Amino acid sequence: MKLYHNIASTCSQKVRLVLAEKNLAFESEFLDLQRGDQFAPDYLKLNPNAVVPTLEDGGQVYIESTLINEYLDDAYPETPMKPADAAERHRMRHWCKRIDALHPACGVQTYAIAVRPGLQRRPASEVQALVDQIPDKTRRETRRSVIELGVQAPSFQGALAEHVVLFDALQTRLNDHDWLAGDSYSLADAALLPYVLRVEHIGLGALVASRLSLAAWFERIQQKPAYAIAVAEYLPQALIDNFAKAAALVEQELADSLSAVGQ
Ligand SMILES: N[C@@H](CCC(=O)N[C@@H](CS)C(=O)NCC(=O)O)C(=O)O
Repeated sequence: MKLYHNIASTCSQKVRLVLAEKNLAFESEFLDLQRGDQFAPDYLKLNPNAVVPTLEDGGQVYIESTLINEYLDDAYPETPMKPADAAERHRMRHWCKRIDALHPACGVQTYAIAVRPGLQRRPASEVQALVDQIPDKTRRETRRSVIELGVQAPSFQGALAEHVVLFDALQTRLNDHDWLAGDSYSLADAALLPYVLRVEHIGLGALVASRLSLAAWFERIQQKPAYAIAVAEYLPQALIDNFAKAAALVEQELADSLSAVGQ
């Protein structure tokens, strides 16, 4: 099994969490997304969307993190991560779908707050050339605007509002359940973790701290051995510090934006 991934990417973390939970060994190929490794012609043959992760297994190529995780759970059913009950399985997939829908908003926030300062230190033409290669037009133009305008980009406030709506729904579920789908940890919990962690890393931790049941879930999931193996051990402290430093540069703007969405 070979995983093409990135140390900090949410979708990569989500797949690594499932690989770790199932104790599956894999060969690692890291892509540097700021260098543009995702646009290399050989990689585009595997993943025409120019994103990570991509999984190769048994001579087949799998893309789309949620579908990769479903594949892993089907192909390697030991330590199942889908509930047995059909209604709970639907609930699990419903959360996964909602989390997937949040992904672009997470990208907007991450780039506007945490990635932008590093990109601004590079020649504008180089950054432009990187953005120009994003195959999807909406994603490309949003990325361009966020790099140019940061937290003032038109998409930023909407991205925050999307987080509020989903985090409210999660809080309601977790008020009287430990896990998102059924009685135990599932693919839905693995899918969510990276997005909660990300808001913590980019100065938006208030979104979690103000929701006690979500915060308790976050604590709970970090106790799992798979969290250390798949997420924590990949993240260099320097990267976490850089994200925090970048968030500090826009601390007042973030406070104002949070307050505008009632946080
Ligand atoms: N729907 C895709 C989204 C994958 C995605 O957007 N990956 C990001 C990292 S989390 C990426 O590779 N971005 C590269 C880029 O923006 O150029 C999935 O779930 O696999």
